[in-house]
Order: sequence, then C-alpha cells, then structure tokens
Amino acid sequence: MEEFWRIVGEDGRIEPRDVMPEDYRASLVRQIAQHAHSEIIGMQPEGAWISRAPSLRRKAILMAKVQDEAGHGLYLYAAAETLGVDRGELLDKLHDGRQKYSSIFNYPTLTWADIGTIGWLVDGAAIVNQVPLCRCSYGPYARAMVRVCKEESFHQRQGFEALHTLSHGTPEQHAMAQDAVDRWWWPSLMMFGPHDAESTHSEKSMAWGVKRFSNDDLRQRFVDMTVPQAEALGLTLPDPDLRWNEERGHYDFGTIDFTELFEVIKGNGPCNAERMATRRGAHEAGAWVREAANAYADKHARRTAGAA
Ligand code: BYC
Repeated sequence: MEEFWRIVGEDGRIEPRDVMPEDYRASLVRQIAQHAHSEIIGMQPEGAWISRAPSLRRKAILMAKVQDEAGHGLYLYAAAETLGVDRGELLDKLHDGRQKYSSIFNYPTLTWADIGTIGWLVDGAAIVNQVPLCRCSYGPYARAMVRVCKEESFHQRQGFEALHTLSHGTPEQHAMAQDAVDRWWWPSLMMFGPHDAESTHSEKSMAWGVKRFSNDDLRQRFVDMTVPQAEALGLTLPDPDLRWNEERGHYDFGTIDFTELFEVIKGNGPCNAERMATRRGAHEAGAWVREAANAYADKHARRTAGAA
C-alpha cells in the first residue's frame, strides 16, 4: 500500500490497475454508484414536464438537460465498472434497495417553476459538491466529474434564467416562482448530507483524497453563493434566521430538520415509491434492448473469432 499512500500524499491520481485498499475501492463503488443512480432517477421529476414546457425553446432546453443526465449516469456507471463491478449488478442493487440515490429526487415537481428551481438550486448544489470531486484521488471519477460539471453549469444557468423570467412576469408567475423556491430550499441544503459529526464516511474519505471538503463546509459555501443570486432574482429564501455574519464572513442560517433527510433516505419521502416503481418499470421495459445488444455482441464476437 506504500505506493497508494505516496500517490494520495502527492495529490496524484489512482488509476484502475493500481493497488488500492479494499475499503477505498468499496467506498468509491458506493459513492459513484449512488451518484450514477441519482443522475438517472433525477431525470424523472424533470422528464414529467417535457410535454408541458411552456414554449418550444424551453422544451428543447429541458430535453437536452434530461439527456445530459442520462449521459452523466453512463459516465459514472462506466467509472464504477473500472473498479471491478458490473453495471447490471449496480442496477440490481438500486432496484432492491441495497444502494441509494440522492434524497432530493424524492420531492414532487408541482409547477413549471419547479423546473427552473431544480436547475438553479439542485444543479447549483450539485456543482458546489462536485467541483472538488474533479480533484478526487480516483482518476476515472475525477475525469467524469470535469465533464459533468461543465454541463451542469449550463443546467444551473438555464434554471436561473427560467426563474428570472417567471419572477419578473405577472404577479401569478412571481408567486409560482416563490412557492417553488420555498419548497426546494431546505431539501437542497439536505442534499449535502448529514452534519459533519454524523457523517459516517467523511473522515476516511478525506484521508483518501476522495472528499476534499466536509458536508457542512460545502453547505455553507452553497448558502453564501446562493443568497446574492436570490436577491438578483427578486425572490426570498424561506429562512428567517438567514443573515450575514460579519465576524464569520459567512451567512448564518436556520436549523436543518435532519429527521426529514433520514426519513427520505429510508424510503419515506413524498415520491420514493413512485420514483422506484418508474425506475423498475423502465428497467423491465428495456430488457429486450439489453438482450438484443448481447445477441449482437455475441454474433460479432463469433464472426471475429471465425475470421481469425
Ligand atoms: N441522499 O457519511 P456521509 C444531480 C447517505 S445528481 C441520500 O456524509 P458521504 C442532478 C450516505 O450515502 C448529483 N443519501 O456520506 C441529477 C451515507 O449512507 P450509508 C448527486 C445520502 O458519501 C439530475 C449516509 O447518508 N450528487 O446533480 O461521505 C437532475 C451518511 O452520509 C445523502 C452526488 O451523488 C443524500 N443527499 O457524503 C439534476 C455527489 N447524503 O453509506 C441534478 C457525490 C448522505 O452510511 N456524492 N447520504 O448508508 C457525494 O459527494 C457524497 O456521497 C455525499 C454524502 C456528500 C452525498
């Protein structure tokens, strides 16, 4: 393991064939799979609005965003496979509840304003969390993150722009934007995970150079970045305790209800059952595509073997 710790200590990259501790490998599989699952389940709340987008331009943008998320899932499953696991096995674990996906995708998208708010707040939080992962010690994950973050910065900007349009529209549109922000703000803060003191994986993950900043540090960074953006949008954030703290040089904010996060993670959020039923249904409906792809690959392999 000397070589592993030398590379990590020099801020280098561990590559698939390098020797690595078993718990490093297992923890990366857990995190990367959870991340990949979040991308593909995250397509559902937004996908529901493709047929109801208010203009051709908005529809084209939303279709591109949801397709990007499928692509991010694919990069990430491929990155996990470099650690010796099979994508099919990871999907089985998602479908039978042995692996998780982000809590945030268990909330409903009630109006069009939710789509702008997801772009602004959820992609905004994802970027704050993922930019440091571009420097993560595992090479394939770090490289996937560089591409994912580039696309997500477009996602975040389109959300901000959509919400800005609503917020500066009719009083009804402004109210719709405010209502969406009121519902998504606290779940977006929960996305960063439990407080540092309750985080099971942080200590090891930081020693391995996977995590670069703690859950609470990234959450604070997100709040500091988002408050001025809310002001520019003309919208308020639903927290009476949110105020600038001159001494700390950060915004103070109210207490997060972590019982809600843990309930959602356990499967008791507003949309967990619906999201999983849709995901399992999509997997079953896609069985013929996987069978056809395997049959084609077998045929191709036989032909290549015959030619040799
Ligand atoms: N949701 O020890 P901790 C996107 C779990 S998708 C569910 O701090 P860690 C997008 C955690 O797994 C972007 N579970 O964990 C897509 C652990 O469980 P176990 C998604 C959570 O790993 C479509 C336990 O709680 N981003 O952007 O050190 C449309 C204790 O936590 C959550 C990623 O996946 C949660 N929110 O830190 C739009 C980023 N939080 O193993 C947008 C990659 C915690 O003890 N992941 N748990 O049973 C990470 O950076 C880290 O895994 C986390 C958690 C910061 C999320």
